[in-house]
Amino acid sequence: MSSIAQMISNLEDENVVAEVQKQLDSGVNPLDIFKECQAGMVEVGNKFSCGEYFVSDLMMAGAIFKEVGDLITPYLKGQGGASAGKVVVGTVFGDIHDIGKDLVVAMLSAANFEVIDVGVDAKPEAFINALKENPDATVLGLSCLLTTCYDSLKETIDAVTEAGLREKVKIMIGGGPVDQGVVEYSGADRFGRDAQDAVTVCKELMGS
Ligand code: B12
Repeated sequence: MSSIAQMISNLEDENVVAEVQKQLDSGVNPLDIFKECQAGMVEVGNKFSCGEYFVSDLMMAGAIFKEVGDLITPYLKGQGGASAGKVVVGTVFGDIHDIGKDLVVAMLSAANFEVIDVGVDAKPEAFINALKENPDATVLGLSCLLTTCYDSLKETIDAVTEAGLREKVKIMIGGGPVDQGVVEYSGADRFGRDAQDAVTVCKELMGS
């Protein structure tokens, strides 16, 4: 594990911030730094799974990652220019994880997509309302980190279909355990592994 990943997995708040700032100052690609941080978060999850860490530690890790996000996001800012298209994004109901979703929003925005963020624990109606209020949105991005929320993904996509909107939006999903099997189960079109992949998948779904 890299030093940043190790520091995150040990919840060394101040050391993480100092190291991230040092790497940014020396020109390290912010996306590479994010990948290291994500590896650290996976290790935090592993420590939680085996009983070494508690929910309070997950919260601490979340707070550390948010600080890292605040440091790195300005380095991701796009160059401006024409909109690449409009995307509605949110975390499905039952799930309050927002760090990965926020990173996806930041990366899409940096790539000039206009992003409507409906937040976390978002009911199907929240996505449907956002799609109706933004008829030019052609991609819907759903984040889901909990295996127990796969049904929320499916119910959200079913609701989009019932609202008559499925023909006009492509749906990408993502979040820790999401894979092709979840795409098939939920009725989505594609999944993305990380925030960079979200941009690639979004461009492909928009045919750009
Ligand atoms: C921090 C954290 C929390 C924090 C979240 C803080 C916050 N503001 O988000 C808090 C403390 C709130 C929390 C709570 C819980 N958590 Co939690 N949490 C985590 C942890 C450690 C890190 C998640 C994270 O932020 N990762 C960093 C980000 C950058 O990565 P990411 O989220 O995966 O996102 C990237 C990609 O997945 C992708 N992506 C994400 N969304 C999308 C969307 C689209 C469209 C695309 C294309 C891509 C994409 O791009 C992102 C950026 O690269 C994970 C461990 C892990 N392995 O993920 C556990 C984890 C997700 N949590 C877990 C659990 C069990 C819980 C709780 C149930 C614990 C409890 N008993 O209360 C609750 C559930 C609360 C709820 N109802 O949602 C489990 C889930 C297990 C499972 N099988 O479902 C994990 C895996 C830990 C573990 N190993 O057991 N958690």
